[in-house]
Amino acid sequence: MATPGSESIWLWLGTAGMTLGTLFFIARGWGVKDEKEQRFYIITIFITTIASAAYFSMATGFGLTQVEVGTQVLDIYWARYADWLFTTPLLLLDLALLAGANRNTIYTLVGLDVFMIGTGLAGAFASSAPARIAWWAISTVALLFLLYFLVEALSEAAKTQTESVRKLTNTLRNMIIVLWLAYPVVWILGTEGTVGFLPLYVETAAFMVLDLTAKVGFGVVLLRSHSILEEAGQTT
Ligand code: RET
Repeated sequence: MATPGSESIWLWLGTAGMTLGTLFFIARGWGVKDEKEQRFYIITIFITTIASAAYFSMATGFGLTQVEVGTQVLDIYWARYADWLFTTPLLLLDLALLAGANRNTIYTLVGLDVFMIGTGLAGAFASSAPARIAWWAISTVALLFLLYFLVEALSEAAKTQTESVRKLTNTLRNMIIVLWLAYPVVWILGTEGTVGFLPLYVETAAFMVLDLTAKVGFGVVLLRSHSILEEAGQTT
């Protein structure tokens, strides 16, 4: 088993941040009685719980492996993909339920998302540099389709919602667009892209900040108002 290097500081910080986020959401959601509102708490608490386990696995070295690409040996944190495979669909579900999106919209978003993470994982394990870049490109195309669909379908769904729900939907959607687009950039510039423009230490810090903002930051914004969540649309 490979052992984490100096980047482990960021992985421990990520573990702590995700755990604190989880405890905060549990404490905040404790007295919530409204069923619709409870759904958002349940989903969001699972998101940070999964992430804190994933970060713990990376900090302790279990979530780390090595992949040979030509003469290079890359340290690959596979646990990221396990985390993202479950948590990114849950983030989309949070937002889709808020917007009152229908099932077809949810299935499309989740399908594209799972495809994006799956092809990203293939890229992380591919043993030739051109194959890694090809997988990255496929995954990035899926992300672009996903974001396009997010804007189209969610704006449509949110039209039937109250003003405050619509505003919150737009804020969270914009957070997703900005934050999620940064992931392929960090990946290709980081060690995974084999060019190593960003050393593992910097890459790990960047992913940690992105993950905390995209999960805990997203959750704080979503769960800020009890009344808005009670107004949120019911899916069919
Ligand atoms: C990968 C591989 C390269 C291409 C693309 C990727 C996209 C990853 C994304 C991850 C989002 C993660 C979130 C985590 C929250 O904590 C897999 C890096 C497009 C968008 C939001």
